[in-house]
Amino acid sequence: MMQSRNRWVWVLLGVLAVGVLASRCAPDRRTSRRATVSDVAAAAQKVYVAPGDLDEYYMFASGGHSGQVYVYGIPSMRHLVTIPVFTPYPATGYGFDDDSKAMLGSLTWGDAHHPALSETGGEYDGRWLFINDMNGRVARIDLRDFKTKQIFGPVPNVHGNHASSFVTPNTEYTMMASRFSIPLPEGTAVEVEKYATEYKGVVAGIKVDPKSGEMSMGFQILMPPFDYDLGDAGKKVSDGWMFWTSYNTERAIGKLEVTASQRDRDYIAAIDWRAAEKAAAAGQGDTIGGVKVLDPKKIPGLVYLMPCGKSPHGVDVSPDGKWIIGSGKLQGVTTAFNFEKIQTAIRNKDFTGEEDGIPVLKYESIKEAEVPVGLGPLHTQFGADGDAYTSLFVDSAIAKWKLGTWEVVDKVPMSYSIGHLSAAEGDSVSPDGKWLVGLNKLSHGRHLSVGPSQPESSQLVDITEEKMKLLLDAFTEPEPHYAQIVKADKLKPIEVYPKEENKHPLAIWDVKDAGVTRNGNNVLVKMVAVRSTLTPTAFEVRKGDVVKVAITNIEQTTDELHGFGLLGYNINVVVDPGETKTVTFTATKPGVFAYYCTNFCSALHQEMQGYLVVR
Ligand code: K7E
Ligand code: CUA
Repeated sequence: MMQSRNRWVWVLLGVLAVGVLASRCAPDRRTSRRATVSDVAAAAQKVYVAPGDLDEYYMFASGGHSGQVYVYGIPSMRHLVTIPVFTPYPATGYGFDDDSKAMLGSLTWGDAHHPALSETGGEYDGRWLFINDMNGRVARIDLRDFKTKQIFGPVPNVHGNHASSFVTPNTEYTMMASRFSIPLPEGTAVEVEKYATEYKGVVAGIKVDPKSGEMSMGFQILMPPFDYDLGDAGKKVSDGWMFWTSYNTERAIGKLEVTASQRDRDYIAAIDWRAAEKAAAAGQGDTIGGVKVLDPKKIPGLVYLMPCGKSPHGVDVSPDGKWIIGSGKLQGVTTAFNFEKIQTAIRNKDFTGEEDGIPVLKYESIKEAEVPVGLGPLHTQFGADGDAYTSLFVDSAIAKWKLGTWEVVDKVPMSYSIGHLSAAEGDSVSPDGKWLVGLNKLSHGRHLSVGPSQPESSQLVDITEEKMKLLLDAFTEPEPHYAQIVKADKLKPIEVYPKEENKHPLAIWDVKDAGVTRNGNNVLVKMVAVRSTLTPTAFEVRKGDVVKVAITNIEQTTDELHGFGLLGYNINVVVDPGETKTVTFTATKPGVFAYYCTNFCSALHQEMQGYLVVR
């Protein structure tokens, strides 16, 4: 039995390898699947946004290990802006001024996979965007000004925060989970051979303040040493539950591609987060790494394990909350689990065993259907009218199928190797249909050659009709994992910071107030930036002084940004209209150093300059 099972694994791995090789060897140049002229004209018309016209949707795409978020317009797929999150971004001065530098802390990179728009009643409410970082962090971007406002973490005990950030239907929590189990508390060294018993995973709920969006520690739950991969919050009927996929339930070490593929099934962990919230509020749990951690062995009813095809990746809850979609990523089918049946099985104690005291539900009792979507199902998004779309990594395609009847009705090939996919409001309680974007892992042969370090491709698909239609290719910085698409009119961004809202203690609004004050060897420079002068136009300090420059951009005009680039000191700040930013440095080098406005702001932008003299 074991033998044949292993052979099956190897066959699948072989299929995977052949698939990847084939796609590498056969770049799909335009010649191979040339569309007819009328197709091209029809597709072009659908995606064409005329000069001066606006896109219908925003797409917020994760930037993977670039640590950023990229914003696109849909359907044009035009890149509108980059929101720096976990990585310095000189274009906006992010990571250079005192506040953003402090927010980044000692980390200058992040690996961001899953953006999550804040929700009210399961609908995107246009307030915030959360995004995970593998370094145990979650960030909050305010969609009023598209700026990163908080980076929470690194959260203790959560090692490799991949299964994050997923918000609950009223943004009570943004969730996280450890991809890599480790001995706890962090800082404990235990040999890898003791992985199965001494290493632990953790899933966590980060509480979100409903008014301010401020994140704080909610609850943590101790989990068996599996790799927690992706998650989705229940909604409507399943509101109050959270689902996380896991792989390596074998608790294996070494070559996981082999050792963690022994069992036919891994698990989706189903967590009653309201019960966890209650237990945490009652002060239950043991302190690990300075945080209270709930142990499901001691608090029954918190966690159940749902067997799922081996090595599952995504788990996605249908818009009505009734179906939990998950699949082994080497399988040819995806499973729709029935939330009601899960609850019945829990009530009836319909268990087949346990893992570290956590009951394992019986697959046959909770499964509703196995949908033959195709090979390598990873993620599912939803359209209007019960349509579901599953990305197929191995088949390099998207399958369209129907919730309820479970029939596969269409497939469209992707170029190449699709990972996530994102539909318009496609994981809310009321998906729009219309647009679907395939976020592919490879792009070879689809763009002008740019050398070995190639972009990834994103492809826009029209899903308004029964048959899906590929419309457009676009390319992104590495690496688009997940993205979310929100109706543009749900966002109401400001374009200048209103003067009356600027409460910065060092803000000044008149060049008369600009100047230098000294306190011991601390020097404070209050600077005004306005077309086309940085006032003061020169200032002097002594070698060794700690210099703080507070720059207020007193403009109240859209798009009038000013920069403060200081040569020789690695300083580059950009100040938006109505904003005040500070930058602090020690004047270690004597001499004369020019500073200048970095953002082209007027005909006399080039004259917007001055000198720092260090004696
Ligand atoms: Cu690339 Cu969600 Cu990190 Cu799938 S993840 S593909
Ligand atoms: Cu201010 Cu250029």
